Amino acid sequence: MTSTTHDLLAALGVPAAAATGGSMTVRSPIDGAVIGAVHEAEAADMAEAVARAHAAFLAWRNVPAPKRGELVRLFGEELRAHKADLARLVSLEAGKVTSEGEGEVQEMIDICDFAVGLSRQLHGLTIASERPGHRMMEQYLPLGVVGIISAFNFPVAVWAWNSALALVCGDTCVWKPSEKTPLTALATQALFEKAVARYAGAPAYLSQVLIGGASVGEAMVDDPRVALVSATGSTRMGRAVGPRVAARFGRCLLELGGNNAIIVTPSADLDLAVRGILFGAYGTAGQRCTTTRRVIAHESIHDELVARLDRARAQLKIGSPIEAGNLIGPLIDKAGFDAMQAALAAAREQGGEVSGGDRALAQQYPQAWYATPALVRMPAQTDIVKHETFAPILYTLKYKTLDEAIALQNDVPQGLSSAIFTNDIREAETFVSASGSDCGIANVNIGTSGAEIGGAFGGEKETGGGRESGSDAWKAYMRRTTNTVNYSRELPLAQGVKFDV
Ligand code: UN1
Repeated sequence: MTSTTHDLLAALGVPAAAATGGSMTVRSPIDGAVIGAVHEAEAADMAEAVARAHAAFLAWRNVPAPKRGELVRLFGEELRAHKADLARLVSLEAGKVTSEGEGEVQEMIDICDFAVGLSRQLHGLTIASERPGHRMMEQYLPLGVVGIISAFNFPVAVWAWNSALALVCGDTCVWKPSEKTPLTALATQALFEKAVARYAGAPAYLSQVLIGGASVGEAMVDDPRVALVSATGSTRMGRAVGPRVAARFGRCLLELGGNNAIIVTPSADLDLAVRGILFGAYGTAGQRCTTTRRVIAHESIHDELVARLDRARAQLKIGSPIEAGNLIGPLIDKAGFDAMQAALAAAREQGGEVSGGDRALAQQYPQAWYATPALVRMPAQTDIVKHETFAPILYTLKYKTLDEAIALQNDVPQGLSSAIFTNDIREAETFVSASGSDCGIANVNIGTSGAEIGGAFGGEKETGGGRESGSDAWKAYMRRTTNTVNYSRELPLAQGVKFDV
């Protein structure tokens, strides 16, 4: 373990023994150096963890929601106090540039604040009854154990979106983080434990983390005591998880692949569009589920826009994410780089003209995988363009009519995020209308990535249909009961039915 990682883990409260001497080696994508060796759980450990979580749930569900919110408030305080250290660890383990690592921890803080407010607003409706002296109401009640599967690219924020809501909703959590980012998970758990230690009367095991491989995830997915499985990752993972949870009639919240496009119309402010597209396409080295992978530009501005993007792309500073000034960090690993190269080769075969996309900094970091951002001028939306490659690749396409642009935007299997840059109100409103973008997120004059936590986050089609984070996404973490209360001295049946002897 490097001394930096060691110091960070110590500052965050992770005992050194938890991150050393285990069988799962952790490498930093920055330079390929080993930064830890964590202990792996087995499937049987998951069963025990779920049993503990379930026992904790039986107590936690009876704690008043605003009191549950108090624990999340304390956790938010720990995150504020340790923001820089946790962000740094995110940079070391996931390769994010400093401001993005900090942004990720900020998302955790924001969702904690949101959840604290929410803890006083877990409301159902009251509904007019057709019967005299009767009242109908609905309640949202705690659901149970929530299993969280998270991906490497947002190693801690996505867990927080789920757990902050789950905890105020009266649920308990079991977390299986990505095998690529176990250290940030251990650190997050340690911060959570600090909050628990400051909270009087918290049951043990409100939230647990289990580091492990597929068998550990499968044990969670198949366990009937896990009421909700919230899984973020590839469509392939979702295809494995969804049907298994459905087979036991469990609840699933899937947040899977994206293939997000930005339409740029003739009236667009091109300065804004260029900035929005650059961050969307190349921020986080193209490894966000909300990454902009396609630009669909009107033929009248296409060449100018693409030329500007190509020039700006070539100027983005690539390098160690913890050195100031760099904007493009490494890909997570060699497999990520190989997938990028395979996609670029396919794009060339399918008529694409590729700029960039080569390996970068190989001399300086022979064990790490940096790439120059790629821009690919495509003659049409071919197969490879419809495929999600988690890498800094931007495909550009031309359109003539807005209908054609929207049809292209929607003609991919994924449906997460989308945007239009336009100053024409008809175009903007059409894009966000029923016949516009088919995605869960449809933006006007901002890019596809970097969503705020206040809105519901997720998408349609192969993106999986789940909604996390803000708005009323909390409802997925609770069970709804409908209660009809008779305060009269009669027992009238609904629908006028007579049943008297
Ligand atoms: C993800 O990539 O899994 O909207 C989540 C965004 C971030 C979250 C991305 N707030 O880009």
